[in-house]
Amino acid sequence: MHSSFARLTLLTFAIGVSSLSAGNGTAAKEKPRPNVLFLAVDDMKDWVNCLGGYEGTVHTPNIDRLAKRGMLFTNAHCPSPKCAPSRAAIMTGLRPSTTGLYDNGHWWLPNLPDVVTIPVHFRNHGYRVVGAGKIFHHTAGNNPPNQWDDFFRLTFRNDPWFRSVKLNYPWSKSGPYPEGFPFSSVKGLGHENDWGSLDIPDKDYDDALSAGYAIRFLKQKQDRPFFLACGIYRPHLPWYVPQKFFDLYSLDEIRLPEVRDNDLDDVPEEGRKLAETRRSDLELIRDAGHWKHAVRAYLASISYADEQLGRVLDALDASPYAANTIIALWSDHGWHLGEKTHWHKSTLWEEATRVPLIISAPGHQPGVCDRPVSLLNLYPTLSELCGLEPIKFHDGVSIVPLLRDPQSKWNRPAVIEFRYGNAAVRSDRYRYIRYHDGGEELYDHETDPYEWKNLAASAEHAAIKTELAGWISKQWAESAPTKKSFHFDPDTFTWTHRKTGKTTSGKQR
Ligand SMILES: [Ca+2]
Ligand SMILES: [Ca+2]
Repeated sequence: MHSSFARLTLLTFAIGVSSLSAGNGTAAKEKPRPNVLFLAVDDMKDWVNCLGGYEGTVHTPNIDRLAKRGMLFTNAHCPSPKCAPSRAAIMTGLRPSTTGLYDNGHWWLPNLPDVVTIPVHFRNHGYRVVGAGKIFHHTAGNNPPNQWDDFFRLTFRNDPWFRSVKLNYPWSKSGPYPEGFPFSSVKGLGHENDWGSLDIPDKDYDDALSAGYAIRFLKQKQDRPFFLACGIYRPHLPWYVPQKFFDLYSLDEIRLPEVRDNDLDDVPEEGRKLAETRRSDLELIRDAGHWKHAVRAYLASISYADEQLGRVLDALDASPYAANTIIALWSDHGWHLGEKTHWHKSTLWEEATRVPLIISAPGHQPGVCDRPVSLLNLYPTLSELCGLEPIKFHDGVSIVPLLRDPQSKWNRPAVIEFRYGNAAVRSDRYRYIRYHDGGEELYDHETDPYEWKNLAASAEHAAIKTELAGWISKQWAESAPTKKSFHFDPDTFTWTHRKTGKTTSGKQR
């Protein structure tokens, strides 16, 4: 039997048994369990003021104030630098190499129907679990309704890209591009890559609606502990936000990333291939003289997301739940805005993997923690903070010890995986990358924060390379079937495997 298949079969069985015995976690009845406010942002790199990733000024007053009341992790990394695999890993606590969910086309529900996700784990322990916006990847195979007691989906009704394509989802509407498209005036960019302000009221933007859902929930009386997830879609493309957020940034003050012409000369072939993917977007933008405009649009989108988070935080503080609610804020991965001549995500370098992570928990002091941590750790951490039964199978570890003492000993690096066989390992000081064909990179962040000088061939670093390589998965699950393998019926939320005829339903509630 294929070893990774055997591992996953064992895991599925064990989780199935575990979920049957769950639901008896009422021992701590006299002390109410804390609520969880689970805040996600999309494609937000370390360009928030409190992390200092952007060398100019970025306006993120709400993330900054959350950082002051919680633990700010300054060396946090995504499990995978792309939406669906990162979110699937965060929500299941399992690495892509365990589940085979490596890319956006891999749908977890029809492939792993028995895995217990974070909201289901909390629901099994008596929590009301609700959410809005983008928590799982938003497509139907990645965010089925049976995961939540209630969920407010992104409507995309005002995004021209989504209006212009026919999507097979019951909640999407389609129509022609609006007049004036593309608003960025950069011709030839893919339709998702536009930026500008839409001629709609601020309250009609998708993220304002998602935040509004969370705010309404917090104003209601809740009769049991809750897990409230709010997933803000910006700064994911397209960068459409109200004009006032563009106005925060003067073009003259925009700082462009420093790029070295020969930077990729010492990068192995697989790394260069990742850098080259969709480089044409960067070239179109630069050739049009709009690089600064694009960077400004990304910054404006960050500030817009920050404002929506602030609205939800204000609602929490005005509610009776403020003193007994854990807040966790994370971004699913970072982004390149020209660094290493790359545009978009989907690389194993610092720009694509370093993310904001803040956890504010009652009874824990605020602080700053520089230890390397992975967002895979969110699931076991929240489970422990709320006193739930430990989850049986996961690839992360609880970082509650770091909430107690951010300086405590911590020898575990963050591991980032991207597609089959490619991984990065980020320690306190180093980043090691190994591609599926054996190509390697090693960077020393103490002397080279921009990862310009690849030290992988240096004999004096051989021991460090070996140590970091030891954290990479030894076995990699085969890629999960893609959505093309299934026929999806949006009316019944049922997937039928085209070859085997096996069906999986997401509509169990
Ligand atoms: Ca994303
Ligand atoms: Ca280089």
